[in-house]
Amino acid sequence: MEKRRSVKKCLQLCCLALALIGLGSAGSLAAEATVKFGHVGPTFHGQTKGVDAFAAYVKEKTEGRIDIATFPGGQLGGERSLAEQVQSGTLQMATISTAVLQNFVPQAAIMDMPFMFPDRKTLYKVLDDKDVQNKIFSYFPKKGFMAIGWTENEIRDLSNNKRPVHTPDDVKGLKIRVMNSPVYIDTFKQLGASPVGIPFPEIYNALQTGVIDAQENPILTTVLMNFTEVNKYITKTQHCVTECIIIVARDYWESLSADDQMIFREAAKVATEVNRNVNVELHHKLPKSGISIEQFAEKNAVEIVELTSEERAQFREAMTPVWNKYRTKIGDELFDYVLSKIDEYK
Ligand code: EAX
Repeated sequence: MEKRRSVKKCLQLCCLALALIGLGSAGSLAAEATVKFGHVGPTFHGQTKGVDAFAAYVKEKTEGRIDIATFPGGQLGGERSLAEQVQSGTLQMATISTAVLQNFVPQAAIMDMPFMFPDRKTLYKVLDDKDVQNKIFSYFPKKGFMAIGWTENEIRDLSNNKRPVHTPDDVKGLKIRVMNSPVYIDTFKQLGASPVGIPFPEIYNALQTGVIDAQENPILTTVLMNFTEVNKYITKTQHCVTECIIIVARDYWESLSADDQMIFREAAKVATEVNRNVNVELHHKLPKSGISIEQFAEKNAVEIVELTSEERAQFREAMTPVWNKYRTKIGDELFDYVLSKIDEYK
């Protein structure tokens, strides 16, 4: 038996070798076999670790047949560009915020309603609900993407170089970078700021050169990206969640066997889990220094503002016109469905 197997293996290898010679270049075959997975998460960030765990899982389960190269930090472009590359099939995989994906799949905006999710626990219960996933992901294939799971850049906060922000009034007049995302532009216009859509990899420069005064990202990302060198006020507004969806180019997805597709789906769950856990750890223990975010802020003269529940309510109240506008775009059914799920789990 053992012997037969090794003979078979030998034959397979010979065939492969012949095929390679036939193709003329082994290098080009190897390059074609390499799958690329891009995103904008910073090095050390949970999303980066999650995506790397995805690749490691797939490699292990396919015994090296599928080798995914990961590209964090916007190395393959900002999120909009990544989505275009996956849509056209030149890139096989990416994980991209729903904020940017809504330019391609408008229903994705449901995840970006400001002040909609009360806390992390409720958010995760909603996201992990199979029905919720099936429903939200069902809008993607028509647009050329397979959606197979979540990664995240946590819940967003606001940083700026002008003043401590406590109320919606304090946001007025700030030139703020937001994602290239309709709902974010509407949200900050509604607050009286001047939002401008800039790709993630360009934020630091825009802050440093004074093109903008402010940006909004989860406090951990703000610290990891060194935005605190140019923004000394951070408010824990926790205004929007940044859920990213792992998308696969449709042609590539369809070229995978059913077993491999299953492995990808399992890998997506691993990515979600690693992403969340690493982020929680990082809040207490930043890379290199090993200190907490609070200690870091103190050391670097960064003021962190926590909103009182009254102040948070003022923000939530101010967002009503944005919710109304997007309810029309997203449709009552999906909008109310997600609201009901939040209610169920909170
Ligand atoms: O994937 O661009 C941003 O500010 C986001 O936090 C990032 O794209 C998350």
